[in-house]
Parts: sequence; structure tokens; C-alpha cells
Amino acid sequence: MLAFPDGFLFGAATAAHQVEGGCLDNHWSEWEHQPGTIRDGSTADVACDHYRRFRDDFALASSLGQNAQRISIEWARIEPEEGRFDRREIDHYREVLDSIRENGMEPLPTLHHFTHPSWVAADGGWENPRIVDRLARYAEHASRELGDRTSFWWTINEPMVAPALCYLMGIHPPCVRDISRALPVSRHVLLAHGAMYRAIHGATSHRPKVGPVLQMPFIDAHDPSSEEDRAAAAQQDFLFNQYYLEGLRHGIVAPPVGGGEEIPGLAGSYDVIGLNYYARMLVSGRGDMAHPAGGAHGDGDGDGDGATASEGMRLRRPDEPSEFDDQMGWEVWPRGLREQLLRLSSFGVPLYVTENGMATRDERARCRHLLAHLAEVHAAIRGGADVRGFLYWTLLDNFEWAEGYTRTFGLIEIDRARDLERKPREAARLYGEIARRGGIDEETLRKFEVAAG
Ligand code: GCO
Repeated sequence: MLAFPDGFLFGAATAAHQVEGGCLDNHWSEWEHQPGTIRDGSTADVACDHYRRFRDDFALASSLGQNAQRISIEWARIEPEEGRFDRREIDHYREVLDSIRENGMEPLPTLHHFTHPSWVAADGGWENPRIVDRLARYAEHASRELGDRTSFWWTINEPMVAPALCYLMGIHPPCVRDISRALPVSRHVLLAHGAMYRAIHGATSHRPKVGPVLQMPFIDAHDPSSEEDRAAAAQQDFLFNQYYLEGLRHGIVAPPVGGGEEIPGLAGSYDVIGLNYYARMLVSGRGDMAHPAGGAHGDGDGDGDGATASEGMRLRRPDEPSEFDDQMGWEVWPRGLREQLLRLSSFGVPLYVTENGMATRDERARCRHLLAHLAEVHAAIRGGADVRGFLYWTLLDNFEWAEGYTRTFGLIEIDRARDLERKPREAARLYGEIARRGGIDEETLRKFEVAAG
């Protein structure tokens, strides 16, 4: 039996824009309403209608055996105009957090998950340094109003995605491809995290656990014997992963983003760290590998219409065929989850896998993927990492950003032809059993032909 520590959280993660429906006043909504932006021409106008059905969704997740739920709070709902906070929406999220608790689950809310209000976007979005204070003010308000309902706050989901996908690869709005504009964004996301961390602790007296959610692909040389590939991989890893780790640990803005200057209050701005892990990214020294971002979200389906940086995700080592064929075209490599958890363990705070999952219609593959990754979490714990929870991405099939509804990541299927009917998948049942038992038994590993890690 792979037993997890007592109190380990087994839950799922969601993000407001992807599930709620009716998030109309943010920059994503504006963008997706323009023709040709979303693969299937869809919008998140309805999404999963989770804004109205959240109670049923949490009851279902809980009945399946889960004991935690990561959500996000939609900034544009809380602060629809600069400095005007909407009481009703605060009340809504109070009900949401209460409902998670009433269903016996631990709530883990994120304050910024990719979307910001249209008024922020109109004033430069991530490029305007004022976003740092704006996010801090929002964090302060939300944590003051909602803080008695949660023991956790995640600040920004995947700080690296804004510079990489929005300003370098140009596949998320505002779809810019310009490194001179991406670098200041890398600076602002880091500073915003630190400012939010301080704002939350300043606004609340009950000492919530506050941290960032980092997406850390495992970046490696395509050909380990090539010096060129190794150097390219190290450069990518620095810009995509290590830059943020240096910032958090030492409070500096490292080159090439800054000049190594120290930002007061940034060092040590984490009580917990969230890790989103999906894939390995093999990097070759040939080609345009100067991108400070990987293709962790790139269109990896090989049809040539995606971003150039997603090429990295498509490289494979011929002698290491991938066991998992996901709909995103990523190189699924479970071992990388253990490696990144061990890398983060030197920060000395509790770690949470805040996202991991697979887009597929092959349910046996989803179950195997889940077991293989949980086994790696277990191995990381054995290796000394203080991992306290795992949040599957995601609870419900949802609006997968530029991919629309074409990617099925959910533990629960959403039947869009039948009034968004919820249908738990086999992996949801398997996951629930693991959560109830607090571990994975050998018979299950054998049945799904997964090694113990
Ligand atoms: C992210 C997110 C999710 C995605 C998920 C699958 O990593 O982009 O946090 O919003 O939907 O990762 O791509």
C-alpha cells in the first residue's frame, strides 16, 4: 500500500473563468468573443454554469470521496470598476467557500487565475506597473472579507504564463510576440505576488497560509550528450522556472528581467508553495530556443498552427516512447513531478500539487495517469518532500482557454448536449476510493499496470 500522510488533501482544482459562466467583464471574455480566437469558436459565457450549480458540484465531489477543493475568485466580479467592490459578489464567494466546508472539504482559493477585469486590461494589463498595487488592493479586500472562511490563499496562478503565453508566444490575450514587452511582465507578476502576500497578511490576523502557484515543466536537454542542447535547456529552465524561485527565495529580480535588485518584502513570501505539473519539455539547441517560456500550454497537436515555442513540447527521445497520449500533445512524464517536488522541498515549507491531470477520452489512460502521478508524489514524500495535498486538474470538463471545449480534463464529464449534465468518470471513482483509504493498494496498481514509483 502506498499510504499518504494523515490529513493529506485529495481534491480537484477549478478556475472561475473556466467553469463559472457569466464572467463577462474580464479581458479573456473580450478576446474570446472575437472571431477566430478559440479553436471551436466557443466562449466561456456559460462554461459549466458552476456559478449557479456550485452547491451540487461540491456535493458531488464530496460524495465521490474528495476532501479538498481548489477554486479561484474572479477579480472582475469583486472589483468591476477600479476601487468599487461589489458586496453581492463577495457574498457569493462566501457562500461558495461555506459550501465547500459544509461538504466536508478544505477550500483552497486562488485570487488571480489568468483573468483580470476589463478596466485593468484597458489600462495596460500586466504591462502597467500599477497592476502590482491594484492586485495588492484586491487581495487585501478579498482576504479581509473572506478570510474567516479559508485557511489558505494562493496569490497568482502560474506567474510564468503571463509573460510566456500572452507576451512572447502570443497565444493568450493580448497575443503579443515581443520579448521587450514580455520582460517587464515577468517583473510585474513577481512583484505582484510579493505585494499580495504582504497585503493578505496585513489584512488578516488568523495567519492564513499564503503562497504562489508555480507551473514547473521538467525541462531537459533533448540530447543529453549535446552541450548545445544542455545549454538551451538550462536557459529555458532559468527563465521559466528558476527566475521565480530565485525571486521568492532571495527577493530579487534576476537578469535578464532585472539587474538582480532586491525588492523589499519579496524574499520568503511563501508559507506554502503550489506546484502545477503536467509535462516534460525537451529542448534542442537548434531552432528558436531563446524563448523564456516553454510550450506547457502551447497547441501541441502537431498541426502547425500553434506557437513556435511549443515545438519544445513535441520533441521526444526516440528510445523513451511516452506512455500517455494526451489531447494537448504534451510529453507526459510522471517522474518529473517527483523531481520538481524534491527541487521545491529545499524551500522548507509545505508543498501542494495544485494541478496535475490529463486531457483524454480514454478513461483507462486517465486512471493510469492519475495513479502514476500519485505514485511519484508518494516517492517524493519518501524522499523527504513535505507534500500535503494533491488537487487534480480538473473537477469538470471545462473551457480550456484557447482550446475551448475540445479538451476533456474532467473527473466529471459535462454533457453539453444535455443541459450540462454531470457524469462522474471512472477516474473520479478510483480517486475517491484512494482519498477514502488514504492511499493506493497494490491490487489497484497491478490492475492498471502502474509501477509503485
Ligand atoms: C493552467 C491552468 C489551467 C489549465 C490547465 C490545463 O495551467 O493553465 O491553471 O487553467 O486549464 O493547466 O491546461
